[in-house]
Amino acid sequence: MSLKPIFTRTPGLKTTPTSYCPGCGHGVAHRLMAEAIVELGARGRTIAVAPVGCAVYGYDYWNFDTTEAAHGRTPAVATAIKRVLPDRMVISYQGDGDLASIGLAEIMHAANRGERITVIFINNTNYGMTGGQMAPTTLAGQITTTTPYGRNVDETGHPLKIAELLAALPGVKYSARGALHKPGLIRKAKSYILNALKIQEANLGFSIVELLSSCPANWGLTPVKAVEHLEKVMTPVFPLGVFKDETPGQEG
Ligand SMILES: Cc1ncc(C[n+]2csc(CCOP(=O)(O)OP(=O)(O)O)c2C)c(N)n1
Repeated sequence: MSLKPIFTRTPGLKTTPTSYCPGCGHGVAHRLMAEAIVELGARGRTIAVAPVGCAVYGYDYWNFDTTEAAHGRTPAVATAIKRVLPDRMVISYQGDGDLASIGLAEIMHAANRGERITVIFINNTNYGMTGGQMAPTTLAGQITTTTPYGRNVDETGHPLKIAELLAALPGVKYSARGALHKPGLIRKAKSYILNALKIQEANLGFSIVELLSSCPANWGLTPVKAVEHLEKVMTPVFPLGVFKDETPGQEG
């Protein structure tokens, strides 16, 4: 009897063992991105740009061209690459401290200019790599190393809803928010990434997929409790879905 494989590791990933913390969503996001690129036949012409933060390890895992940028600056580097090499699939992969804090101006202007790049945005509600400081996405009342009494929104503002904000800009042709804590949602997240990359393939404009991700090490939770937190506490603040899809034929 010949056995049929039911799962094959995507060639879009190297065989490097993961260094991410147990329960972290980055590895799942890396895989979805790699699978989507391979499915679109784009592995040989993809250039990913990753900044500092846990995203910086992307080059260890992705089996396609990857380069680095300073904190928050991947949209600028990705813009340059795409303008010089317009036939490449250019992906900016960023954390929330990176994209929504130090790099907020970069992302806003790249999106507003309608750059033909795709952004994968990992929202884990804190600065993960540096030990769990408050990010613009930190939830009201959330305890972080810089908000030991919980985030006070009167002092530090409300969690920034990037997918909704960017959807309001005319240069943005696709904006969606998915999550990485359940198999069904992971499949959905991959479909969002595929849609976003197809927007770039069609040269339509800027596309972004925000992905809610666990950060058990910095949330002070076990991976299982972190999944519950993501589902019950984080998702109501950051609703999942497609906020803009201007693929011809399905504007919404
Ligand atoms: C210009 C600059 N400022 C600050 C730092 C320190 N730093 C490294 S990673 C990081 C936080 C990244 O957090 P986030 O973007 O949320 O990504 P995560 O690690 O949570 O995935 C910071 C502040 C740096 N490397 N460069």
